Amino acid sequence: MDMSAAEIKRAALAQPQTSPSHTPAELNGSEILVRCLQAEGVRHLWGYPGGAVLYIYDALYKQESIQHVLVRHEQAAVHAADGFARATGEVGVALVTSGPGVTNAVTGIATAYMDSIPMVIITGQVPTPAIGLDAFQECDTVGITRPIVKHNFLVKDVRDLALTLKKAFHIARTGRPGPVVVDIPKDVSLARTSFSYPDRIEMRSYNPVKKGHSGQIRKAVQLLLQAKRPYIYTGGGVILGEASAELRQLVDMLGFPCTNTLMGLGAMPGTDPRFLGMLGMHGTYEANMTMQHCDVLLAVGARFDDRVIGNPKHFGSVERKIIHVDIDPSSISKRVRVDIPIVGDVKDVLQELIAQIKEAQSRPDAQALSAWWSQINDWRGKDCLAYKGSDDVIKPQMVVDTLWKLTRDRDTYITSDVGQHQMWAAQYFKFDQPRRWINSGGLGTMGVGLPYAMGIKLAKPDSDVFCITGEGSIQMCIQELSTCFQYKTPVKIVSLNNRYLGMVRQWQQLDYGGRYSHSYMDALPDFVKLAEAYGHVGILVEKPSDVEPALKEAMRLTDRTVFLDIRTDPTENVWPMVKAGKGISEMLLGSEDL
Ligand SMILES: Cc1cc2nc3c(=O)[nH]c(=O)nc-3n(C[C@H](O)[C@H](O)[C@H](O)COP(=O)(O)OP(=O)(O)OC[C@H]3O[C@@H](n4cnc5c(N)ncnc54)[C@H](O)[C@@H]3O)c2cc1C
Ligand SMILES: Cc1ncc(C[n+]2csc(CCOP(=O)(O)OP(=O)(O)O)c2C)c(N)n1
Ligand SMILES: [Mg+2]
Repeated sequence: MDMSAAEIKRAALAQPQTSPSHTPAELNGSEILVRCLQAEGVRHLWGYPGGAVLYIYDALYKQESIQHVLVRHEQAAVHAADGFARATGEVGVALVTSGPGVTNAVTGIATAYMDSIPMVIITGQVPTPAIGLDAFQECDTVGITRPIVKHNFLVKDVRDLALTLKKAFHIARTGRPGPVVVDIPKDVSLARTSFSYPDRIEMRSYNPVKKGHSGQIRKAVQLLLQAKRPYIYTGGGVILGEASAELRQLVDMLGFPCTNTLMGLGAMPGTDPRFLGMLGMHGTYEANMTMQHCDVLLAVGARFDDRVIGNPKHFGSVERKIIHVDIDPSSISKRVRVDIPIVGDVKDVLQELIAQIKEAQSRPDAQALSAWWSQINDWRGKDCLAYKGSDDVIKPQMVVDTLWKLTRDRDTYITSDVGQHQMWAAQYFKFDQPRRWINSGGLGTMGVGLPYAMGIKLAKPDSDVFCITGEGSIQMCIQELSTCFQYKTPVKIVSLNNRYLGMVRQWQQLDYGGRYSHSYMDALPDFVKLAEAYGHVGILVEKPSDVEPALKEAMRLTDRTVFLDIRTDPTENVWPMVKAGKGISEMLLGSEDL
């Protein structure tokens, strides 16, 4: 049966497609796109319209199952969808128009790519006959995004559209996740064809490994059980692979110390005594010392980032055996040479590792482990995150610590931007669950915090969503306060306002002779009035004693977006710190070490 555009009923499009469908009906490309999104279970979509995507917006208008959120800048559309993906584990979807819509989205795509976040970004393109003719709002989307996507497609024929979208979602969420761009020319979004959507897809050229090699896992078990100074170092892969339960089980079985990267926080409970805190440039003294001095390192879903191992020569200067579990073979031995590579999905591999340990005859060397723990506890004794409180000036650490204590018994999501505030959030908020700490690690993108919070609040309306930010970062996507108002996504902004691009100022203080070149934020807006202008609540906090009441007030106003402009100590620095070029155990613990 043929159907004209007018005959396509709202109800028909609203009907999610869950089983393979072979409707003979002809739909246009835009309607096919909507059907595909429905079939993938997409409920939210962040975007911004323009000429090249008007047919797509028309198809969205005619359906009800997918909520489109109109952001105020395409960068925020991608960040919001990315935040949604990080918090839920689902694929985040964004939609932008051609040309400037795409170039505005680039930062968002690169941010998701660097942290391996599953996303599908639909971009409008000029009509196929106009491609390459410098058409109005034309840009080479496939070319521009090639280095910052897991994969991208330009759909030149509407008959390829449904299958391309199936592939896009499959590629985005399987293996090492990542963003996939699907570029749809305007004529393709209008052209008609019959619609069918496959239930599953096999791609000959793309077959990510799931199960780890049993022989390699056996070797890993032997090493782990013989270790005298073992250490478990896990990263974003454990969160992405939903393997926190397995990690906890493994730590329970072995009693080994464990650390998480910035991207892995929440995989181990932040309050567990076997958790040594985050490691790396701003990691704890005990986490970094244990990394440098362990004899067997089990690295799981972590990529030995330069902010984690510091100077690679210094890291490699001691003897230790490394087992590396990662789903992406190209991650293995990329930055450090490993002894036992295990390519596979973290959940599968950890399950088999646990099963093999259960079957093994030997147990960890209790005496060696106890001596190792006593050494670690000595390092812990430094209490490297202790900070001096004050009655006069608000210490940023105190704000995060207070927020953590106030929200401990609630289901709380914390997003952050990039800078000192991000590090204090990572250090002082003890995440007990995965997917509760949402931030940009690999690209370090200022501006993500508010759109992340907005995306999460839509998916988790009953949870508290706080954005810990700085007065510099928040201004990079501040226009999204308007989106929060329109879509009633009441988030709480905790701005640690130090009047400085604090992280830059810190580096200038330590490495550039105190020459604070363009890191002071002059002429800041009145954030309270700004929040009010957008229809929200703004609260200025200037005294330490007002911090807790202000946070409580923000939590009490459940249905309002609240902007807390908290004036913090402008001179405070993030400690510990491994300076650029230094070894991971060569930490500065405070200004007295300078
Ligand atoms: C201002 C600033 C300061 C920073 N300081 C620090 C710091 O002190 N400490 C720190 O840790 N980071 C820090 N970072 C973050 C740092 O830049 C990196 O983003 C981070 O260390 C990378 O974390 P990761 O190794 O867990 O890798 P991710 O980027 O999370 O990568 C995950 C790895 O897991 C793999 N993987 C994905 N899915 C699976 C699966 N299902 N099964 C198996 N493997 C999988 C991937 O292939 C990849 O190799 C900082 C960032 C900023 C902006
Ligand atoms: C888009 C972008 N531009 C520049 C930087 C470099 N950078 C990293 S931290 C930082 C300062 C952030 O200032 P603020 O948001 O006030 O946070 P603070 O460090 O003061 O807590 C800058 C400029 C970045 N990470 N992202
Ligand atoms: Mg600042």
